[in-house]
This record gives sequence, C-alpha cells and structure tokens, in this order.
Amino acid sequence: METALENLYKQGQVVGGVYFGLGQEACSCASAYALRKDEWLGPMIRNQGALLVRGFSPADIMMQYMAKSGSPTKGRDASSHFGDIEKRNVVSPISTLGDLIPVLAGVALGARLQGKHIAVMTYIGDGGQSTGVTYEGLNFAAVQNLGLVLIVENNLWGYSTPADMQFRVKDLAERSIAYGIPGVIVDGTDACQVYDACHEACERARRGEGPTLIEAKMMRMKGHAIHDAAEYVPKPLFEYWKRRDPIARLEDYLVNKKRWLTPAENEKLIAGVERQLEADRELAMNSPMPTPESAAGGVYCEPGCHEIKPKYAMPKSVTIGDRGEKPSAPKRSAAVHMK
Ligand SMILES: Cc1ncc(C[n+]2csc(CCOP(=O)(O)OP(=O)(O)O)c2C)c(N)n1
Ligand SMILES: [Mg+2]
Repeated sequence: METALENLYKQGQVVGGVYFGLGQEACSCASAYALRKDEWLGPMIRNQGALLVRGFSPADIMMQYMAKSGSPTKGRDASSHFGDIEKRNVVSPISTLGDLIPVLAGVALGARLQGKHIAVMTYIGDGGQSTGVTYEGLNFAAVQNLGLVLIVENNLWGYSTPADMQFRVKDLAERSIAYGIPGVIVDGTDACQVYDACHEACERARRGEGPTLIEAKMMRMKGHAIHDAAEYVPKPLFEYWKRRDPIARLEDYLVNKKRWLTPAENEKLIAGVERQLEADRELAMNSPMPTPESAAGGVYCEPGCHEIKPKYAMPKSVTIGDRGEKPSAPKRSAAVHMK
C-alpha cells in the first residue's frame, strides 16, 4: 500500500507528504493483532499497517492522502489525522509527539470506571520518547495501574538525529525500571516476537495489572517522509537491515520454516493483495474532491459531534485509592523485570 502511495505522490495525486513504515511492518501490524475488537489503538504516523489491521481499507488511507471527499476526514486533513471512535476504536494520531500516551491512559481509565479492564495500545519513537508528556502519561498509567501497552519504536532515527544523540541508555526498555513497570525488548522485524510480547502485555492489562513498555528494535528504511532522501544514513546500515526485512522474514517463516503456506498459496495471497490494492487505487483516483461549498463543514464542532457515550457500562463511582486492583490480585512486588 505504501508503495502505491509513493507512486500516487509521484503522479502528483497526493496533497502534502507521504510517510512510510517500511522496515517496521512487523511491529505495526503484529502489535495491532494482539488487541481485541473492543479495545483501543492510538496509531502514530508509521502505523498505517495497524490501521489496516483495525479495519480501515487501503482506499481510506489513499483517499486521506489525496484529500478526497470520501476519505475518513472528508478531505479535511491530508495525511494521518483520523480515527474512528464509533466502530473501530481507533484514536486519531496527535502530531505533538507523546501526547497520545496520556490520552490512551485516559481511555483505559474511562473503561475501568465502567467496570472493565481493557488493553489500550499506542506507539512512540526513539525521538518522541524524550518528551515530557511521555513521562507524564506513562507514569500516570503506572501509578493508576492502567492497561496501557506502550510500544517504543526504536527505528534508530528521529528525523536526521541518530538514536545515540537522543538518549544515553543502552536499551530504551531500561526506562521501564524507573516507571516501576515491566519492560520488554523485541526484535521489531520479527512479527512473531512482536505479537507474543504484545499479547502478553495485553493479557496483563486485561487482568488489571497495569502498563507494559515494549521496545521494538528495527530501522526506518526510508527518510522521515517522502521529501527526505535520508542521505545522512550510512549506506551499510540500510544493507544490514534490508537483510532483516520484516515481510521477507515472515514469508520465510510461513513458507520455508513452518510450511504453513505452500509456495502456491503464498503466490495466490500476494496476487490477491495486489488486486485489492489496484482496485482501491482506482476507487481513490476516481473519487471526487470535496465541493468548495462544503469547506467550512466538519471543521468546528456541530451539535452532537463529540458526544462520547460509555461503551462498556454506566460509570461507577470510585473510592479514593482504588486503582482497579481486585481484592484477590497478587501483591505487586517492587522488583521490575526486563526481558
Ligand atoms: C513534541 C514534538 N516535537 C517535535 C515534533 C516534530 N517532529 C515530528 S516527527 C519528528 C521525529 C520523530 O522521531 P521518532 O520519535 O524517532 O519517530 P520516527 O519518525 O522515527 O517514527 C519530529 C522531531 C513534533 N511533532 N512534536
Ligand atoms: Mg525514530
């Protein structure tokens, strides 16, 4: 899909830039699969894969980039700022890095007030994790014992800043110790590892045991966005990580290692995806732009526009000090593990 977006951009069909998650597909997609349908995702710009997993179509994403009237924001934004709080439980990305973290913690708190422990998931980059709001949001989730799964996407670059100019610790998962929560390191190019760690973190969240920080190590295989040729990245780094391409790895796992897919089934699968992408691209290309008269609509709140109803039950009142632990919950130990 992202390759199709790149082509649409080069054909002058895209309004604005295009952001890519190439090299990060395993992290983005496998993590989202660990969530249940009634749980919540807060994607960032590199998580277009997660949007597909949550049920958006490639046409939705293409039309959003092309600012078409059929796009999720009806042409009001030309990249990633859309979600779906009604059906898909997706919170719209917030550009100020880190700000999604307290929002998702708030979603988990809201669910708990309705009597349900749910898992909520969001992402932050190696650059964005330095922000103050990351600390505030994750610390809040930790002390409130909220089911936040925070995936730190360590893709070695924050725009043109290399990771070693962003932090001094060896592994970003070490940060979990200071929050008093579990920290896990995964190879972000291995879909199975990502899924296992996220599944385990979601299960903790559902048991009411609080947040988990997962550091996924991988590499941003393009520039920050399409305008950035990434000439500051040493070439051997690309070569090293190209050999660890997440899609090729999963394909090798399914076809050669496990033999769960025959080569013929795999070809059929790929052909089916290509066909869908082509159909979605046609649909997006042929869709109209918004009419000029509609430009002011849907920009400011209209009556009923932000009505947020309880999804799980009517909220209960809470007593001070109630952080969601069940009376039978095991006592949390001070020691924190890192895997
Ligand atoms: C608080 C804040 N500071 C700066 C920016 C501008 N900005 C947007 S993306 C980006 C780089 C982010 O790097 P990283 O967090 O590593 O994410 P990646 O792009 O690698 O996925 C910057 C500096 C921003 N959006 N918000
Ligand atoms: Mg980064």
